[in-house]
Amino acid sequence: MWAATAVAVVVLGLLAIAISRGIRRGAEGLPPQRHGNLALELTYTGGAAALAAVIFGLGLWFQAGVDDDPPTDLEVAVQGYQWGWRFEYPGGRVVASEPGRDPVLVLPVGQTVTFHLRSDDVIHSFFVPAFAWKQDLIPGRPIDLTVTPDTEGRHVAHCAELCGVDHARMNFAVDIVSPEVFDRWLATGEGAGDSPGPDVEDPS
Ligand SMILES: [Cu+2]
Repeated sequence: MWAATAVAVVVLGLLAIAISRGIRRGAEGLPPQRHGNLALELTYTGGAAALAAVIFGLGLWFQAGVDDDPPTDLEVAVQGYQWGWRFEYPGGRVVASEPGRDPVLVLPVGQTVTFHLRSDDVIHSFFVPAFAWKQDLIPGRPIDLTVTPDTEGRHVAHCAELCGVDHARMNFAVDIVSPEVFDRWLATGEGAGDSPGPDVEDPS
């Protein structure tokens, strides 16, 4: 806001000076006329083009890294299917939708987790609003998604792609817990991940 105000003051000030001088000179008849200034026009055209090229290059450079796979602490295989979710952890622990029970994806806070997402029937979409990311699961095209949860708590999550008659029931919850609680849960299945029941309510 303040930067824009400063720019506006400079631009509008110069404009006001130009207009008032033009009005004063106009009273004395037309000022000397000139055709143009090739050097000046080349300079500001080239300058603008260079600026655009730099911004474009920075964009390319940044986007090239967006989908890079960073080193990961935990890998979870995620399968979406009509109509539920299946989460498989290292060591074989599996959490999946059951009739009347939404599954809970339990994750350790502060650790980087990579989801290996796949679907074998139709397109689903893995959507945890708290992750600020939505990833489609396209049959035949497994894809990875890496996140590092930074806040403990429970989040709601959904399938975000209309995938059939029971699409609306493809809800799940995400429990972000301390690494100690997570390790105990992974070993015993206890201490986290209590199912919220058939419909996850947003606690907020
Ligand atoms: Cu779905």
